[in-house]
Amino acid sequence: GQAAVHAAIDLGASSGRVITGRLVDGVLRTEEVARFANTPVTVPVEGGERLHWDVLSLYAGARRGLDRAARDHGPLASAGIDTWAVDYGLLDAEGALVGNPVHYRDSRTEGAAERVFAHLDQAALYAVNGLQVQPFNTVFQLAAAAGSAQLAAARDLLLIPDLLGYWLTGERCAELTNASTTGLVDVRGRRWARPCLDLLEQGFGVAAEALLPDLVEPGHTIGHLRDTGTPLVAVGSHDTASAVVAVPARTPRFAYISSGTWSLVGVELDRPVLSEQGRAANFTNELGVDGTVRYLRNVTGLWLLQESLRTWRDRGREADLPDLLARAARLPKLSCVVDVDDPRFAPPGDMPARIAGFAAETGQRPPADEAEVVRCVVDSLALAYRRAVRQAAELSGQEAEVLHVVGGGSRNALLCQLTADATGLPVVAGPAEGTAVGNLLVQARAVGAISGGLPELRRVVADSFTTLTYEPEGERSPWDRAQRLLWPERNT
Ligand code: ADP
Ligand code: LRH
Repeated sequence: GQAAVHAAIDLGASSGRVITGRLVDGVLRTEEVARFANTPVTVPVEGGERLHWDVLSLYAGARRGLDRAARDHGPLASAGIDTWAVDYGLLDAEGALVGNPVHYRDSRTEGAAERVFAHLDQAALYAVNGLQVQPFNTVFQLAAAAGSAQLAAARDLLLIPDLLGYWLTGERCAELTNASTTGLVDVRGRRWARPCLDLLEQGFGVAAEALLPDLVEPGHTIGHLRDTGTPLVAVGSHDTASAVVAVPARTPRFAYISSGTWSLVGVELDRPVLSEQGRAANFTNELGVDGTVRYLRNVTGLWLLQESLRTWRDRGREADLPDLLARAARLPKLSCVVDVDDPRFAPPGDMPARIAGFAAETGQRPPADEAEVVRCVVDSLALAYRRAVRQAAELSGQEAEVLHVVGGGSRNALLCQLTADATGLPVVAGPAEGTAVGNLLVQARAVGAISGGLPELRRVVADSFTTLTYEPEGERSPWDRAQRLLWPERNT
């Protein structure tokens, strides 16, 4: 008979898509049935403005995708949802959305982490949640929102994939991999962390325990779609968790970059590393599928290119990414580098101007045109990857012999080659829709269409998608010099 059809709803920070998958003789055949923009919206509030996700349009896009999948393929065997991490919607006593979810790049979190650390110091918090400090971790967002009318009206807090799942099925839960990015999960016990709940309750008057639903592991059936009865399966609902499932590694000695709006750079472990060195290097322990831990650092990723292109287009200039990358590839390497994780690059805005500012402050000649900006960004990303890959190995004791790149950034050949050159590791690029692939495989396993652990799922990925391999070329010394320019304190 016909192979069962599964549907992945995958919402990234730059776009959403619905992708179907069928397993035929151990090969996953995927098809994109819908793609829609994810365009944040700024609106005024008292004393300023607020950056929101347009969550209703994302829900509508997901719904249309599911309808289209069912129309093309007949009844679906399962569906699963993943999105970016940390953000949430609030529901009132009637289950109605209270306000529009706030974007993690909104400025309301300024200073919130410091206020949290006044109650529970940074090292004590890390010992419980194992999470790198990002100003937008949910725990800091909740501290920032403390005292607001919306929080006072809220009865439930649902992370974005769980919110969409609630709208589709009527069931409320918190999928664990994404919950681990909140800062409220005990990374060893894989449950809500008492000290973090108490911190919000006692320090900020936020009734976190009452707001948070029960945790579920990937593979759990959340409920059934209200209209068709299709089971909605909890997948790695954190997009990065699903992306790492889809790394087509043939060896356990691999490092990965989940490359999209962010670049998540690290290794997979079977238990967290909670060392002081790891905390100081801002390495995070996110929970993964099948009891794994993603030990990684968030590196500012293609966001820098996305915002540069937006800036140029807003000024009426033509800006085509493949064309600019081709021009950038002909420019000399490493003539200007920036620390992509400098906080000035985090909010939306004029990236070319911020890059020029960084260059001037560090005694470098700023990029003179669009192609030079693009060259600067890709060189700087490769440099940041080199540092993160080396630190991941050093801090975890797990050396990699190959570096896998999944996500949209795996389509960037210049960046992949430079990443190989900078790290000295062969880079295997693809699949570009790794997140949706990981989402599909976990669903398929949950409904019995496939079996096995992560190595078996990864073999299916390797057998289903072509990848490109980039071998390291050129001297390593220019990378060493560039690294010393940006981070003089360390040589690794
Ligand atoms: P997210 O899930 O965070 O929205 P994606 O994984 O979809 O991100 O990656 C989007 C990025 O991938 C784009 O911003 C772009 O930089 C890169 N990308 C996509 N297609 C190409 C391409 N053909 N060439 C170069 N880069 C590409
Ligand atoms: C990538 C991602 C990343 C988080 C960020 C907020 O899309 O989920 O893993 O840190 O968004």
